[in-house]
Amino acid sequence: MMIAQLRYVFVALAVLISLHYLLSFTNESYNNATSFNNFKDQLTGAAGSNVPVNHGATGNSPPHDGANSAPSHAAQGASNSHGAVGGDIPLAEAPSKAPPPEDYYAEKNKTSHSADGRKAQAVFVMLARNGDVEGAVSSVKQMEDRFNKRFNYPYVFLNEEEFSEKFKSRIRAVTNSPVQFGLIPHDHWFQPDWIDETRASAARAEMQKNNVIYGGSLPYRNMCRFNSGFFYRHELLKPFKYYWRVEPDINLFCDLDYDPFLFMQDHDKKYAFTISLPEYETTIPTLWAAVKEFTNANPGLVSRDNAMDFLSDDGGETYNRCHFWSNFEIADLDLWRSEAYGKFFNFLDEKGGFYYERWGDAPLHSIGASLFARKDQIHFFNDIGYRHEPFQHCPQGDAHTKGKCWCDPEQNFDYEWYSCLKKYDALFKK
Ligand SMILES: Nc1nc2c(ncn2[C@@H]2O[C@H](COP(=O)(O)OP(=O)(O)OP(=O)(O)O)[C@@H](O)[C@H]2O)c(=O)[nH]1
Ligand SMILES: [Mg+2]
Repeated sequence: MMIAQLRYVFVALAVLISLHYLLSFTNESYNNATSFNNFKDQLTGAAGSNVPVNHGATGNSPPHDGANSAPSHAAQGASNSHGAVGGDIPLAEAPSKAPPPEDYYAEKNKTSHSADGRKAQAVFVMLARNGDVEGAVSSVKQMEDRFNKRFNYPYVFLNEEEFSEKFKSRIRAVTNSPVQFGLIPHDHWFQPDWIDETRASAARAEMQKNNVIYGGSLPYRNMCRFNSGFFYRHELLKPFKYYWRVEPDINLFCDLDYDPFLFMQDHDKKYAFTISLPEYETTIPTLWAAVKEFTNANPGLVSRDNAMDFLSDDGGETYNRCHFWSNFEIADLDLWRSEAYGKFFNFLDEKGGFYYERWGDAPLHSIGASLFARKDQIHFFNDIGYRHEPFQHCPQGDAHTKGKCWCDPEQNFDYEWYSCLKKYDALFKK
């Protein structure tokens, strides 16, 4: 009898283990959520990106890249049960939770602008292909409904091909605000001639073999490089100082009854985010070494009160891979137009890492903002409920009520084990 029971236990265990390996192999998000390396990195908080770690042949992807759902425990852990962040700051007092001053809210039923009628030099920017039209229209419609029908900020759409008449008319149908469609200059988009194509294509093939998400894609690399170093130079963006980056197929959950651009301007903010998480290591094996080379050679360009502690757990020696998820950004275009960021981008571009590896605009922007702005110039928009698959920021408590948010507050990435928000909060620990 005892032997028979033991046999059942053994069979059950064997089935469980096989299922785990099967899921690890076939499902990137499952693999990512359960990978020992991820747990280890999370626990130690360290991942020297200049010392590549071999994750093996299945190629677990960064959680934001290919997954359909957040790690399985994301929903449960999202509650307010974590009383403290970054060690000993009560959540309610974390700077990221401070609401904007009451006078930023537009009067009820007022149809235009901010509470006192001011407006910023600001624009929505969306990079998209003609084939993205459905997702693009969905995002713009939500932006209008949640915020912009009362503020009427303009939109700029960018593409390396001419936008189709269909794309333009579908977008124009959902907004009364000014809309412009721009063509990206050839040299701002396509792989430069000085890149060694033999080396670049070998890198793509190797990453594809290792199932690195978008690892085999050249257009994705062009897109990352363009977003890192060129979008802010586009002719159509010249008149503007602030932008809000919007992607196709996002969700905006809450009414935003104040002007986030004016908030940025009045409080001298340079970069704002809603979600942050670690980058996939195999896309950036030599990035941090290049960053250190740059900062060692140009110490005067690094901001005095910077946010290095968001990026590194050992004073800058290694990169913890934390980055602001750049599919959402509200930022000051002059940060990217600055001498410091311009030199930084050119230096990194010359390394060829956009093509020989798969450097993303998220780590580039995050490192740039963290090093060339002051930490208090980086803002977390707690009251903007936002989703880009597979993660979302859903405001909690009063912020949820005030915004009449339609997201489930329990589905919130803020203090999930894979979120970097606690490192942002810790920047302001006294
Ligand atoms: N014009 C143009 N836009 C692109 C191209 N590739 C991506 N984009 C846009 O660039 C932005 C980022 O691309 P995504 O494919 O969303 O990349 P991602 O957010 O890392 O990955 P997803 O999980 O697929 O959303 C989106 O606004 C896309 O519409 C391209 O080849 N041409
Ligand atoms: Mg996207």
